Amino acid sequence: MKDYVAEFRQAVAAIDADAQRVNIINAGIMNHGKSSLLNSLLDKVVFAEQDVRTTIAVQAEHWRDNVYLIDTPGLDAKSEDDTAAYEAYRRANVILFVHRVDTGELHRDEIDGLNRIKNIFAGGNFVEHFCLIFTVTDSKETPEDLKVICDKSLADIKNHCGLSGFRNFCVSNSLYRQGKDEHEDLFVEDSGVLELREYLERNFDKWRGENQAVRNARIAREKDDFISRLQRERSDVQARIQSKSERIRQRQQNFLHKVETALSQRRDDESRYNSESRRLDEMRRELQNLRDRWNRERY
Ligand SMILES: Nc1nc2c(ncn2[C@@H]2O[C@H](COP(=O)(O)OP(=O)(O)OP(=O)(O)O)[C@@H](O)[C@H]2O)c(=O)[nH]1
Ligand SMILES: [Mg+2]
Repeated sequence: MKDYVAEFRQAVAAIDADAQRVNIINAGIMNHGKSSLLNSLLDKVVFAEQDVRTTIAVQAEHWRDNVYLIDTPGLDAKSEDDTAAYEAYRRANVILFVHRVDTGELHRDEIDGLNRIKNIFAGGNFVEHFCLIFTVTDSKETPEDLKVICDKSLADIKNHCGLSGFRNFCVSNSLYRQGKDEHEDLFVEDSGVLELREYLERNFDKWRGENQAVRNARIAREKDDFISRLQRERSDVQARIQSKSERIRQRQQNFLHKVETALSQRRDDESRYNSESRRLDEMRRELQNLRDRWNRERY
């Protein structure tokens, strides 16, 4: 049997370590620019970015004084990497949910993912710890085109996740990088990266201040998870014992049936033997009578 106590202690130690820092974690579907966004915030390419599924493991990078940017694999219903991503979201002080606007408004799987993230968030008041980031905004010809996608996405999130009043940002990583490379301040300004970075920086202290409450909530949740796992294991063991007892009872019954059949067979054999013995005695007596008669009458 697993050492649940050791496992629980390990989980608490990890939660305690997280309580000393601020975790800013990206989330969203694969290839939506999650890694690129964190690289823009860092002003260097730390996380791999490519036009195919790229990030397959959770990776953390220290950004500022005990503030970490955590890159996660893109959500994909067919992938086991999702488990690692959802594990990482539990550790978030803030979730940056990334959606690229050249795919249109948020898709069903993004809405489902967001609902799941909302439910596993331990800190309470998810809206204050969640930002929606519209990326690849450079793909839209006009601000009006962009607004249509953003408004529809926000309405869908309100209707299907019950979330509103959270911060959202429009970001172009390519415009930001171009601005940086070409020293074009206007591009950097228009990219939306500075606005997001400033918002995050303004909230560092607030999120640090909440860490003790988040820690307690996470430990309480971890405890509930362990209790449910223990209960499941107990039910499994009980079911196994019950099925074993049933097999033993069946075997006992088969054995008793065989013994009874053998006994009854023996009783039948005995009674046949007795009746045949009696018949043999009778025949012996008849033979004797016949012999006696023959002896008497032969002269
Ligand atoms: N035009 C444009 N392309 C972008 C932008 N942000 C990211 N990209 C490109 O989009 C592709 C995917 O970016 P990534 O950052 O690797 O996406 P990801 O969400 O981390 O992908 P996974 O790790 O596979 O989940 C890369 O080719 C990026 O260069 C943007 O703002 N504008
Ligand atoms: Mg990535």
